[in-house]
Amino acid sequence: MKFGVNTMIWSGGFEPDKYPFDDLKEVGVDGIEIPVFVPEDLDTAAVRRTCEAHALSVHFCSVNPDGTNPISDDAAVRSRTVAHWKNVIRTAAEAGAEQIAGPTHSPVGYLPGRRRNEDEWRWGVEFHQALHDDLADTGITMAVEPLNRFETYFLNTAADTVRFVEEIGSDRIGILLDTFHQNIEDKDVADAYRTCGEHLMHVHTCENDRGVPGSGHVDWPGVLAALKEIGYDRWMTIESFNAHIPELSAATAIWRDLAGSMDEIAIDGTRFLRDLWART
Ligand code: LER
Ligand code: MN
Repeated sequence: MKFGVNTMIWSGGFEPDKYPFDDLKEVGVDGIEIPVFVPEDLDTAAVRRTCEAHALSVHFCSVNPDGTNPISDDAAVRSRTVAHWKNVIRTAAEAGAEQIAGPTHSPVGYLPGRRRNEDEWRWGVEFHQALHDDLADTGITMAVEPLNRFETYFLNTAADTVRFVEEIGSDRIGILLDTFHQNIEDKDVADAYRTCGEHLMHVHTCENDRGVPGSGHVDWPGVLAALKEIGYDRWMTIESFNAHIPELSAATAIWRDLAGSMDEIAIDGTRFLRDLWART
């Protein structure tokens, strides 16, 4: 298992001066997941340099920015969205990232007030299929993340996401399951991971309140046992969002401090997960 931390714990861009590298290395963090919203703005050479200097792997997490939507009923918006994600893939390759993960299927917070329809499902499948060749050419994988009902109407449960990636049918595209979202949407979080099985490509380890993993009511022993059972051996990355950065706090609905400090989420959380994994 590889242990990671998402740098949105500290900032909304790539700002290595804010990351406590020595402490991260000391508790056994293997890699960082960085948010990439505007690929043109990322200094990919700096990402490579920084990660090499600290012997850390790098992953991207991303969302559909304003003006893009893979499931829009406007074909021009859909093709603009494919072009945007191809650019994200190219940028990930330049930065040395192994994987891109996130709610690739629809914009976070896009809630039209009804269920998804069959056209949207098909457009979502076709959108991901259109990225397959670029992923295969660059050797990058993409992990599709269902979100809770307050952030999307399109994909909420593990079972739906399995059906979605099976229809996409690409060996480069799998599932990212986040304990925070599945704690809201699935009957049993550990079972949700079992449901993903071989499609699971990434895990976000978030406590039920996005605080320090191990400090809340997520069934960590059950989740880690399920991951062992399905033979999952990829990344387990702690995700949380800095409550002191207004844009991050607003986008993720965090209105209070979730821990004594943001570092605690990464450091104490990694220590907890590593110990528990060793005992599972
Ligand atoms: C992203 O990984 C996530 O979990 C969302 O809730 C935020 O967009
Ligand atoms: Mn997540």
